[in-house]
This record gives sequence, structure tokens and C-alpha cells, in this order.
Amino acid sequence: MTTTKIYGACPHDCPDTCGVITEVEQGRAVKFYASSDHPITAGWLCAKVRPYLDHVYHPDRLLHPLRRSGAKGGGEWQRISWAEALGEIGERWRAVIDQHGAEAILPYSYSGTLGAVQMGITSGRFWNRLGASQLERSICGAAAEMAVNHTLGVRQSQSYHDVVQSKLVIIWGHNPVSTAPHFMPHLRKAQKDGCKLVVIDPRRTRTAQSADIHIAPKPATDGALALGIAHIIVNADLHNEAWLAANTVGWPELRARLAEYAPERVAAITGISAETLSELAHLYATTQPALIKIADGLQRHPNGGQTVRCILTLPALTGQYGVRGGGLAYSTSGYVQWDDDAVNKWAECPPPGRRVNMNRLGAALTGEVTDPPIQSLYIFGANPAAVSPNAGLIRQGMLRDDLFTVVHELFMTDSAELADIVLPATSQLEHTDLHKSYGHTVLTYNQQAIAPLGESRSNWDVMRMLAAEMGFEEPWLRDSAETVIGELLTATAQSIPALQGMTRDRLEREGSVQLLFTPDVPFADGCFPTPSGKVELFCNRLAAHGIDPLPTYVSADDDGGVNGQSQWRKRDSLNLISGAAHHFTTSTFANQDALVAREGEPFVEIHPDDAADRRIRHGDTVVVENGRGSAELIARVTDAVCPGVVASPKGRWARQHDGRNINWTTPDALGDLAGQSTFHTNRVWIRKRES
Ligand SMILES: Nc1nc2c(c(=O)[nH]1)N[C@H]1C(S)=C(S)[C@@H](COP(=O)(O)OP(=O)(O)OC[C@H]3O[C@@H](n4cnc5c(=O)[nH]c(N)nc54)[C@H](O)[C@@H]3O)O[C@H]1N2
Ligand SMILES: Nc1nc2c(c(=O)[nH]1)N[C@H]1C(S)=C(S)[C@@H](COP(=O)(O)OP(=O)(O)OC[C@H]3O[C@@H](n4cnc5c(=O)[nH]c(N)nc54)[C@H](O)[C@@H]3O)O[C@H]1N2
Ligand code: SF4
Ligand SMILES: [Mo]
Repeated sequence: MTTTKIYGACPHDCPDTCGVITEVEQGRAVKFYASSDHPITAGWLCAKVRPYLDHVYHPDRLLHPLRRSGAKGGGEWQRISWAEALGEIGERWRAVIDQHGAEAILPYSYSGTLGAVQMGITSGRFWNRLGASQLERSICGAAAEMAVNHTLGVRQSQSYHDVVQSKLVIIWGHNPVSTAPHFMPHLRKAQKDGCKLVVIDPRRTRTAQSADIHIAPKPATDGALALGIAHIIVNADLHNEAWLAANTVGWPELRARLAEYAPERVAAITGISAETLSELAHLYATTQPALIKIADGLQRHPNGGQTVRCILTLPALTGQYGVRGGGLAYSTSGYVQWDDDAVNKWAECPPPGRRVNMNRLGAALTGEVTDPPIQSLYIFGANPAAVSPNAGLIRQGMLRDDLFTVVHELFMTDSAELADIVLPATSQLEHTDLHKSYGHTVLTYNQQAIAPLGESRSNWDVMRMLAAEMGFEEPWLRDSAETVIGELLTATAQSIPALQGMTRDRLEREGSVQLLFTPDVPFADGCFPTPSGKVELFCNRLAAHGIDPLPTYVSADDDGGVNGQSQWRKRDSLNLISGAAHHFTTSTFANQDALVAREGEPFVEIHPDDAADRRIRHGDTVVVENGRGSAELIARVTDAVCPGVVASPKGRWARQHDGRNINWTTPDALGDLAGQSTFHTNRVWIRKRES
């Protein structure tokens, strides 16, 4: 029997963007494993994606279009053909457009795949041509992105490999053991060579377990923590005055601001003692190269953008930007930005529709967005009813009788369950795509390995069919994925020398190509692509938005959605953080039995003191609730969280439990920068469930 080996890319929301190989026999994928020549993947995959063929050939895959036949959410479906599905969508949309205009249609997509075609272009071209509402894509890391771009000018990071040069690594509000696993072997090597590891996280995560020092501040107080460390460094005269003078704007103003962050005040805000603050400040200022590694979990708070700005001051104070093994590791997204016009075709489309913030989906569907109201929702590569904030309100909105909802999915998710029409989607093995990464600079190609299962169709193929249904004749709505990739590479290469001469053929042949940038350590040439060319400690562009131009700490709070009702006593409440689960990628994989078994029952971690106050014992079923909603979880009584803080990972499917999950409690308030989500400033009350 002939076996074909096909190069692919892991499409999931993870900075590692692994190279993978699928072995195909007689049209069926029989083996799936890591590519050994991918410089980041290096021959191994994480626990989630190793059993990927169970995902692809899952017995619950949706294989043909469905039309709702009973009440919304009632679970009754009728099989229909693609022609019927497309005809019905076209007919409903034409009626919506006639009555309300195209902005009454809202596409909602996010991170089911990170591919340039199946997510990037599929979220742009067709919808722009239609004139639909624009989705403000701010659920994940919008505030950090804005903070970094305004302070440093660009999101760039040195290679994972360079951490072996570090003598100190501070992993700050980030859990790479679960969320960036291919960073870890390099960090372990550095640790063997004597590098010290500090982890700053209110929860003792898997990453914190291997730290030399674990610091657990109160949630959303990291801005004060960073400025407090800066205060101590400057008071001890350990800062690099020459570097600051040459490379920053606003140092005198920041210095004056730091006076407000004396150790005693910072200790009271953060819950970290003045001695520990001093120890950390001295360690950071005297051990070099020192790397601060952050991700996005840290900034999902009402003050998250300024928190990141505060942290970004530290490598400037010590002159660590541009140093191999030092500085900041956040994201590599700024190296390659796909050519905006190739993605979106703005010039050939009507003016962009009004923006709807994805974090306000429930509110938007229930009255916040009018003129026109949202009359149709098209979801693909996302599962908002399970993973977007204030999920109960999203469900309520999606149950609206006059809302026409289409969900394009691999599985009958919490969101698909609420659709009028469900369309079957391909998995990564069944379509072509191109992937850049937010953790490294390797381009990874995904060649289609097997035919689509059943009648499933890729995102891009569905857009092409919808374009035909709506009578759009532009060639850029008809081209194959392969043609689109070629066009994207050529257009993007015009502004990015590292891409010059890059072809789709080469990528298909080699699977992955390491892109090289000069300097390879960002900012090593002293250039910061901000308006001033320097690190903007003081930022006029933020001032122009009415935002404090200096890094600042503002306290963050949430009322739990209780509107001052007196039965919810503030002093009995806890702050819930809900970060990444180890065995799922948000809600993806949370329907795979073997992974669910490894993750265990949906749980909430609670400190022994808080548990005792509530007569909760380890293993009890508890109700986690607030004014927005509730979820039932199993209590894990543990000192992995501090008193006052509880933790429960994101990603469970409500429909597999009691119809609810942790996002029924999370806030849909927006953060300080870029309309950011604020999942982790979440006031909840916890009680034992009556039996
Ligand atoms: N296994 C797995 N991997 C994933 C994902 C997943 O769901 N599962 N999700 C992917 C996605 S979408 C993303 S955006 C990335 C996110 O990657 P990370 O940012 O690394 O992951 P999170 O768990 O969201 O957040 C990191 C940590 O922030 C901590 N945290 C929360 N609030 C605060 C705070 O106020 N201060 C401090 N210091 N820490 C705080 C949480 O306890 C958590 O441990 O991971 C990606 N990778
Ligand atoms: N409580 C809490 N909630 C959170 C977070 C948190 O920290 N706490 N983090 C937030 C963050 S950072 C993020 S990025 C979001 C992620 O939220 P989402 O982007 O909604 O991610 P998933 O939950 O993984 O849902 C992706 C869906 O896409 C489907 N899919 C996969 N590939 C394809 C495809 O090719 N085509 C189509 N049509 N569908 C496909 C998958 O089956 C899956 O159901 O979640 C957010 N939710
Ligand atoms: S989820 Fe991340 S670590 Fe796992 S295979 Fe995909 S890219 Fe690699
Ligand atoms: Mo994310």
C-alpha cells in the first residue's frame, strides 16, 4: 500500500504553530505526528494535539448541512442539501438587507483556526464586499497589543532559543507549560545553567511549580507591582540613566510618577510584602540578561492595557531592550503583517460597516446595538455561547425569534445548538492554509491531506459559495485557496524583505521556512518604530485618546452584575480568574473523551480558609454565582490560590454539563485600551450546592 506524507500546520490558538506530518493511505489519514525539521516543533507535539486523528475522525463530526426543525435550541434538526442551505441564507439575507441594510448582518469569528486564508481572509473579503458590520476583535490580547505598539512601536520578540542566554526570567501572568509548551525545553536548559525563574501569577500554575520564586499578587494589581519595583530600582540608583537618556521619551515624567509607588503603598495594593518587593527589584536590576515574558492572560482586566505599559518600563529602566536573553518576550506578530488590501480588498468594497465589539455580543443582540439592530449572525471558527463573556446573555440574544443565525462548525457546540442553519466545516487535514505565528518567525504551510469528510466545506469554500449566492462576481471572491496564498505572499513581500522570493510552491515542498529578520534580537539596533523613534514612556498618541500618557495603576473592580442588591454582600465575594485549561484550547478539544478524562470534572480551586468559611470540603459540588449567572463546579480546596481568589479554567461546553459554564459569570465590561475583554476581574459568590 502506498503511504503519502503531507506537511501541515497546527492551526490552533497557540504561539508555537507547530509543523505536523500526516500519513495518508487510500484517502484516510492513518498517522499524525510532529515534524522534526520544524525549528520550533522539533519533533514533538503537546498533549492536546498528539491524538489529533481522534479529533478529525470524531464520531460527532457534523457531515451535512442542517436546518432547525423545532424550537430554537431544542436540538431538532432536519438534514438539507448545500443548495437548500445557501438558497435559504441568500433569501434571508436579501430580506434583511432590504429592510435594515447589510450592517444588520454580523459575522463572528475568532480562533478556531489561525490560518491566513481560513481565518484572516475569510473574515475579511466577503463581509467587506457585503458591507456587513465589522467585528471588533478584542477578546484576546487587544490591550497588550495597543500598549506594546504605543510604547515600543511593534510586537517583536527574540527566538525561544535565545532564553538560554538569560540569567533571570520573569514569567509574568503567563503559563507557558500549558500555553506555549515549546518554549519550555529552552527555559529548562537555561535553568540547568543557573538561570533563575520567577513566576508572577495569583495562581500556582504548572509553570509556577518549577519557579525559584513564585509571587502571587492580588489579581489586577500588577501595574502597581511593576511601578513599585521601578520605584525601588530608582531609589537604589540601580537604573541605567544613560540608556534612558538615549533611548526613551518621558523619563523625567515617569520618574516623578514613580514617587507615588513607595513600597508600603504597593505592598498594601498587591498583597506582596515590602521585603519581597525589594528582593525582586534588586534581583531584576542586578541579574542580566533578564527577560520578562508576558502573554495575554495578564491583561484581561479593566486596567490591563496600563498594566502592560507599567511592566514595559522595567526593561527600559535597566537598559535591557535589544539584549539577547533580555528585554521583553511578548509576541512576534509584528514581524509579518499580511498585506491589508490583499486580505480585505477595501478599495473594491463599500465603506466599512459599523464596528461591534465581540465582547459585547450578548448586549449587542439584546438591544445595545440599534440602527440597525443585528438581524443575522454568522459564526465560524468560534464558539461564543461557551467562551465569550456573559454567556447567559449571549444565549438569551441567540434565542431571539427574529434573529437568523448560521453556524459553520465541525461539531454541535453550544453556539451551533442555537443556530437556524448549521453548516459542516472541514478540519485542518481537509483544507489548504498558510500560517504565521505569534511565538516565532517560521512560516508553516498546511497542504490538504485528505478529502473533506462527508459534505463538509472549508471556511473559504463556503465564502466563495456565499459570494456566488449573493451575485458577487469579483475574481478575488472566486479564487482557490492556493491562488489566494500566492497573491498574499506576493503582496506582503513588497513591504517585508524577508518574504521576497517566497513562493507557495517552496512552502508546499519544504513545509516550513524560517524567516530571518535583522536585527534578530528586536531593538538591538536602538530603533523603536514609534513616532519619536524611542521607547515612549510618555506617549502623546495615548494622550490624544484621552488616556493617561504615563504608565499608571488604576484599581480594577467588578460588581458581579448585582446592581447593588443587598443580598450579595461584597465582603463574602471572591475574585474568579479563568485562564487556559491544560488539555483544551479554549473550548476546542473539550468534547474529546480522552482529553476530558485527563482534565477531570469541571472544577474551581478555592483556598482552605475561604472553603472553611463556606463549609465547603474538597470534592463538594459548589455553585459559583453572581448577578450575571452561575455554574456548578467541583471544589478543589488548595493553597494554589490565595485567600480571596478562586480559579476555574475556561473552555468547558455548557451543553455537556448542566447547560452552563464559567462564562455565565464573567463580565462583558470593556478594559482601558482597545475594547479589551476583562474576564479575570470577576466578582463571584460560592456556596455548597444543596443536595
Ligand atoms: N492549553 C492551552 N493552551 C492555550 C489556550 C488554552 O485554552 N489552553 N489558549 C490559547 C489562547 S486563546 C491564548 S490567548 C493564550 C494565553 O496564554 P496565557 O496568557 O499564558 O494563558 P492564560 O491562562 O490565559 O493566562 C496566563 C495566566 O495569567 C494569570 N492571571 C490572571 N490574572 C492575572 C493578574 O492579574 N496578574 C497576574 N500576574 N497573572 C494573572 C492566570 O492565572 C494564568 O495562569 O494561550 C493559548 N494556548
Ligand atoms: N473565561 C474565559 N473565557 C475566555 C478566555 C479566558 O481567559 N477566560 N479567553 C478568551 C480568549 S483569549 C480567546 S482567544 C477566546 C477564544 O474563543 P474562540 O475563538 O471562540 O475559540 P474556541 O472556543 O476554541 O472555538 C473555536 C471553534 O472553532 C471551530 N473550528 C475549528 N476549526 C474550524 C474551521 O476551520 N472552520 C470552522 N467553521 N470552525 C472551526 C472549533 O470546532 C471550535 O468550536 O476565548 C476567550 N474566552
Ligand atoms: S497546540 Fe501548540 S504546542 Fe500543541 S501542537 Fe498546536 S502549536 Fe504545537
Ligand atoms: Mo486568546
